[in-house]
Parts: sequence; C-alpha cells; structure tokens
Amino acid sequence: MKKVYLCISTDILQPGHVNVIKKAAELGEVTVGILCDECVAIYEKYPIIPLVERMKIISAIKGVEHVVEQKSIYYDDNLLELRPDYVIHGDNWNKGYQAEVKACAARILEQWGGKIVEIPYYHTENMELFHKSMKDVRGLPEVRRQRLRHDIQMGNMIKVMAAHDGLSALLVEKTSVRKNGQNRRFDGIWISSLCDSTVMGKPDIELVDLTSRIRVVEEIMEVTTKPIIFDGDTGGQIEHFAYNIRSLERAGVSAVIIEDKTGLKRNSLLGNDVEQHQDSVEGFCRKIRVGKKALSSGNFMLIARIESLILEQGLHDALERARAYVEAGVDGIMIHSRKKEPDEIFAFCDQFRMEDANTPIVVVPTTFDSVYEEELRQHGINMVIYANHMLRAAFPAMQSVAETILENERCLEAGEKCMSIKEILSLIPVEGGR
Ligand code: SPV
Ligand code: MG
Repeated sequence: MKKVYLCISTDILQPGHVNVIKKAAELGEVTVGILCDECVAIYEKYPIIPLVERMKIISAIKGVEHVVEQKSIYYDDNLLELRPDYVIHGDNWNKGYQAEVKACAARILEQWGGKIVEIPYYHTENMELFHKSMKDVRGLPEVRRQRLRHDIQMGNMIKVMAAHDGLSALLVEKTSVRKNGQNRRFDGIWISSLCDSTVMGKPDIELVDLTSRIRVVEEIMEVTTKPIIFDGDTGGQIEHFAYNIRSLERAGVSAVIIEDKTGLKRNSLLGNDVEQHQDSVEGFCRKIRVGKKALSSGNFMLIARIESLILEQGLHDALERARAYVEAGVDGIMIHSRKKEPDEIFAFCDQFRMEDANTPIVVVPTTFDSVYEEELRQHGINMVIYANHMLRAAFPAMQSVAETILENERCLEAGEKCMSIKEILSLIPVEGGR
C-alpha cells in the first residue's frame, strides 16, 4: 500500500479538505499533518479550535488513517519521518509563501522518488461568507481573552502595540512583515492612558474618565480581533475599581494593568521629577482582591504594575511587592523603569524568575529602547508593550503638514507629504475593517 501525506493548516474544515482527503484515500494510506497552533496563528488566522481538538476531529474523517502534528509550515520533518509516496494538496499553493513550502516538499520527496499530486482548489461563495462571519467570532471578547492566555501559555513573546483609535488599531491588527521566512505581527493592542489623554489634548493624570476611554475600546473592538490590554492607571478608589473592572470586562477588554500608585497619578516616565506616591502593599493587595472578586470571566487578566523602580524605591521593594501581589491573586506583573538601559529590569526579572517560574512578566521599553525582544525573552519576560509609538509618529507628521500649509499659503506642498485621497478612501473597505 502506498503512503500519502497531506497537511491541514486551518481550524475551519471546508468541503475542499474533505475532497483532498477522499482523493488521498484513493491513492493509499492517509496520514494527515495538523499544523500546530503557533503556525496557524502566524500563517492563517488565530485558531479558535486548538490542535488537540483539531486532531480528534480530523482523525474521525473517513479515509484518514493517522494524524500527526506538523510543527512548521514546511513539511520537511514529517516527510523525512514518514517517507510518503505522495503529498497531496489543492492547486492553490503555487503563489506567495506557499510556493516556497511546495518547492521544499518537492525537493525532499525527490530523495525517494515521491511525488506531489495537486487537485483543483475547491471554492464556493458560501465559504467566503463563512470566513467573514468567523472574523466576527474571533472578535468576541471571550475568544480574545482565551487567545491572550493561550499565547502566554505557549511561551511566545507577546508583542503589544498601542492604538488610540479605530484607524491606528486597524494598523496594529493588520501590519505584518516577513522576516527570516516568518510572518511577524503584533499579538495585542495596548490602550494607553498617555495616548488616550494626549489625543484629547489632556494631561495623563487620570483626567479622562472611564466612560470616554471605554468609547475608545468600543471603537477598537469593532474593527479588530486581537486581545486588548487596557492601561487602568491606578484603578481609582477601591470601591470604584470593583465597578470599573466589570465595565472593562463587559466592554471586551482582555487584560487590565493597574499601577501601585495613589493620589494624583502622573505619567511614570516623569518619575520623581514630579510628586507622585506609591500605594502601601496592603492597600494595593486589597484593590487586587476586590478586582479579582468582581470579575466573572476566569480568562480576564488583572496585571499589577510595580512602580518601585520608577520611584527609586529599589529592587528589594519591587520584589517584595511582586511576591505580595501574586499572593493577592494577580495574573501577571508589569515591572516598569525609566532608565536608558534595561539592567534594573533584568535584575528584577532574574530574581523574580528564581522564585516564580510562571507568573507572566510584562515590560514597556519606552526608555530602554535598544533592547531586543529576544533579550527580554531570555530574562523570562512574556509580554512587551510598545506603548505610544503610533501617536508619537502621527504628531510630528501632522505638525509638519500644518506648518507647510502656513509657510506656502496653499496646500500643494503639504499634499506631497500626504497619502492620496484615493488611497485614504480605499483604506477602509465599505464592508468594514478587521
Ligand atoms: C501609558 O502608555 O500610558 C503607560 C506607559 O502607562 S508609560 O507611559 O510608560 O507610563
Ligand atoms: Mg498610563
């Protein structure tokens, strides 16, 4: 009996997959490689059905003899192990990154005279409609929350980018670059108090109220599917926090980060140049417990942000607080610094990781900006937030255009610095974003 191999790289089964399996069974004994969750997330869309369940579903299809995990979009490892006579695929893999995948598979099969069999790609309009509605499912609050937890559990470095409105969020949702054969994308959206305040022309002192900030969340929820991490400032008064965290949960936020400051909050990057106060350990632990108790979703994450390094209270204080906050029930720790180098962040993480291997650590490298994500990962950090770059990029561009019009007393010169009207109109399709 000949051996046949095929790979299923999505969590949504379509009639086309069944066709390929049927054809494969006619050729011999069928092994299906199920693409791992990490790869589905990178190359397709975030999988709503995880690998173990996908393996169960596909193994129940008539004609499938074996299912195995495929750990890369490249078939190499599984082909070398199974040495199949045929690899079967729809004829839609002749362009984009898939062409490379096909070429690699063909080269390996050659070693033992194996062949690629292609069958016409199955396409229906129903499937297009279906995919569109799957986008809505991916955007559901609970799906986003599970996704964040799952991404952290998978041990990935979660890359979060700030967005301050629908358009910037759409960019965070869609921007991708291809590097070293991999698609790189952001994994989540940061809703920053600094950005939310600055776009409204207000200082970052908890002046913009939660209702206004939730409006930003709604705008962003509507056009994206990625987890949303909300900058909750101090969380406000304990009594208010119980209500506020529920509002954020209802609005669809996946995680909130609250900082252990009290009184008039000032932006952390101002440090001790301005007057700001850290909460007592007991006071902040009480806030954490009240917040956790108020939540209904087990997947919503409450993350405690430690300001000891910002306020020059030392590493010892930061570590003691971390222990206490974890004990009080937080789902993660954010450690912040305004130093140019990441040394104090690394010292904290190395010590913390000796005692606690699991609690996720979040950092915001606005000032220690030369650090690479890989270095952060090596120090046990799970999430990196690029907290304000979209807004900081937009402001100088707008300022320059405004000055150019004033200088030239017309808009021709400014127009050269702008996207064309045609482009901006086609940026957002009439059917909506995401
Ligand atoms: C924000 O983005 O509002 C933050 C991060 O809180 S920082 O500005 O570094 O304090
Ligand atoms: Mg903030």
